[in-house]
Amino acid sequence: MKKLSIIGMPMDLGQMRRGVDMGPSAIRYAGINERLRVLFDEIEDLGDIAVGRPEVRIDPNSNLRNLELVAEKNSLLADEVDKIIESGSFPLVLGGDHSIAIGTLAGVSKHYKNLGVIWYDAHGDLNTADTSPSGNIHGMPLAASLGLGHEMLTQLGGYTPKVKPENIVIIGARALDDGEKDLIKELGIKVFTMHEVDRLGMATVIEETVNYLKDKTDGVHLSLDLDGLDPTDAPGVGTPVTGGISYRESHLAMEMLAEAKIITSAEFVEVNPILDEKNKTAVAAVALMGSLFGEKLL
Ligand code: 6HN
Ligand code: MN
Ligand code: MN
Ligand code: MN
Repeated sequence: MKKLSIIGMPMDLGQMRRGVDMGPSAIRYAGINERLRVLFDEIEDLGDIAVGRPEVRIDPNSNLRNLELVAEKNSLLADEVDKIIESGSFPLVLGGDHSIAIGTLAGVSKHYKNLGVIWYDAHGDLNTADTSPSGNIHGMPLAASLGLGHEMLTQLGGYTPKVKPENIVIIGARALDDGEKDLIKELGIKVFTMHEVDRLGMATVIEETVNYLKDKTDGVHLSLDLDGLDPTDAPGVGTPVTGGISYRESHLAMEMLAEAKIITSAEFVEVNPILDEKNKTAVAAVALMGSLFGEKLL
């Protein structure tokens, strides 16, 4: 029995641009239910986590902007994701800015001894308050999940770390901050930057990713930031970076992950319909979900 549970996380507190809180609506409007229904025995949409949209922001000049709210709302998401996995269903989280990965991983990782994480993103999201150039928590979730940073983030769910450095693969990186580069080298994190994507091709990148993770992990979470794609294919994101992964390469990546049968949870984040062109980015997200869950062209 293959069951999918969709949960929306309309969070925009991890960065400065409004609109990414409407990501879950945009993705639903792009036809997620119709597209995925045929790929599962059962599919349920649990609606959105109650994030609210407080107009009064705490600590506007903080290097951990909206820390308390980001932590509080993420713990609601963690509980929901935990329940979904306990019910035997596949959790699919719709963002929301990428700070929501802190909550998703807090809910997912307690169910695995050696969770693998594929971070599909232009960025490393490996900053802490000490290295962040922006103070935006959406640039910190992978660090927090490794146990680095403020304890309100690292201790979410009551345990740390959620993932070990050797169980992470970053794909699509092309905008890494200095502190992130240092950390990647120090921890030996596996990264396929755009250089490797260009040089090896996506097929080899995914083959190597699967080989790297499959024997040492007991589950693999896919955290897909739509800004991993090139802005021509996914313009509706808050922090676009040119020279990204194409729509076709992304489909191939999702198809190969489907074939490998390693993905046990997923989130699609940073869709911002206010910045988008006719919901193109949400439509791309839904199409990629189709491939990830086994949709075939023929
Ligand atoms: N994302 N590295 C930059 C920062 O502010 O820390 C950008 C982070 C972007 C985060 O896209 O999820
Ligand atoms: Mn549990
Ligand atoms: Mn990201
Ligand atoms: Mn990003």
